[in-house]
Amino acid sequence: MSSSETQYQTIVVTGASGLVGSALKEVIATEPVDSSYGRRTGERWVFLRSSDGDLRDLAQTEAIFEKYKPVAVIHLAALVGGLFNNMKHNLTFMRDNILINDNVLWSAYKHDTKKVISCLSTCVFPDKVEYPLTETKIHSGPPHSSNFGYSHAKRLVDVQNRAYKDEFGCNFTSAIPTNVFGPYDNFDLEDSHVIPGLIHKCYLAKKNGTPFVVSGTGKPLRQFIYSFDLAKLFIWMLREYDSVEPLILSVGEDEELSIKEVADAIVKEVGFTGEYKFDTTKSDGQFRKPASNDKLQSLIGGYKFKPFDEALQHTVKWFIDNYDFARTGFESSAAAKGGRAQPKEPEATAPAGINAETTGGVHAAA
Ligand code: NAP
Ligand code: GFB
Repeated sequence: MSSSETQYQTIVVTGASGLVGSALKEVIATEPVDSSYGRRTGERWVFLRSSDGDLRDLAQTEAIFEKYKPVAVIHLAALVGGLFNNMKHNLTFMRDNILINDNVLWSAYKHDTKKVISCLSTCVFPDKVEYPLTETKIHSGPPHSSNFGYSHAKRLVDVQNRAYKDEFGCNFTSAIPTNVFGPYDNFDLEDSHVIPGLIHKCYLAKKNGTPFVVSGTGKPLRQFIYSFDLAKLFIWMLREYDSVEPLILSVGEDEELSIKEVADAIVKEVGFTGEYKFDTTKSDGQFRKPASNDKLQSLIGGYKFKPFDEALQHTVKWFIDNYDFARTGFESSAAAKGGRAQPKEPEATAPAGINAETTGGVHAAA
């Protein structure tokens, strides 16, 4: 999309109160206007959360598109969870995400949105396939059984994007990130992803003098991407990437870490010195899913990811500093103290003729 097309036009981010959306909001708030990852002059960014409209409902979704008439949408909203949440709720993960994605893409088409970038996940790939995973392998076999509901719903977005392009010429595409972590994550003890779950468990083990228990054997391998790197890559895709073909957003395939290496790094960051063990009665999930970032790096020209240890250090510090306001699964205590932790609001610098309420990237409800 050229800058002239986006001037004085609205970019909507769905799911902006989550892990990735909060990072995107913070990047837009802090990067200089008209810089590589900044807002462009006159652009209006609208950051939506579920209370702005339930995207499982077509009428509510259409009302959002009617209100903001976005030229582009970064579509992050989804029912999201770690391995154990997915295993318990495959149907709900499939159904909610199919509804959300179908409503968003249909409303975008009906309201002439010029570009939509949806978010998949490397779990969409087949479990049994030649590694590394590359963009062409999504539909080459069934996904891992632990999260088949979510994976099929997300795979379908790629099919939908191609069908919208074929029938209506739409510029809808998708990004495929690996496991994401960072500030504003969901740190629930049972339902979250491994990094936020283990940070919270280790923090409580230190505080209460109890053992730190890691689920599974610690042997599975994962690639992790810091939410602020992912946010910048979404902004780059918005500006530069106009193909229906999905794009893997990942660190290099040589940067897999075992769950034990991750747990060790968390123990070090939290400063935990007590008993530390593995509960091998719990599932390991998929053993590995190494993804290649060759396509990304060749297009962007060598993106430098924040080193894992530095990103983890920042995330652990954020969690400890914001414990009362983070998504810990104990939200009633956050609500009593004034609500959930939020990124800084982008400055509202209204270009002439544009509603200051949302200009410059403030939250829709602000
Ligand atoms: P998250 O922290 O759980 O946030 C999810 C966001 O979606 C929240 O803003 C939530 O709004 C919104 N949402 C959920 N259901 C909704 C509904 N029915 N209507 C409207 N909004 C709804 O998730 P995330 O980790 O940032 O994930 C962002 C995207 O990245 C998702 O598409 C996810 O599939 C993908 N992804 C995530 C990971 C990961 O490791 N986290 C890995 C690969 C891909 P409220 O909070 O206001 O309810
Ligand atoms: O982040 P995670 O849940 O997601 O990581 P996946 C699961 C791995 O970490 C398994 C181990 O090997 C678990 O045994 N693990 C150890 C833990 N302790 C914990 C813990 O306290 N919590 C969690 N969650 N895991 C998810 C998919 O897969 O990744 C989603 O289910 C999505 O669909 C997401 O694609 C990115 O990488 O296994």
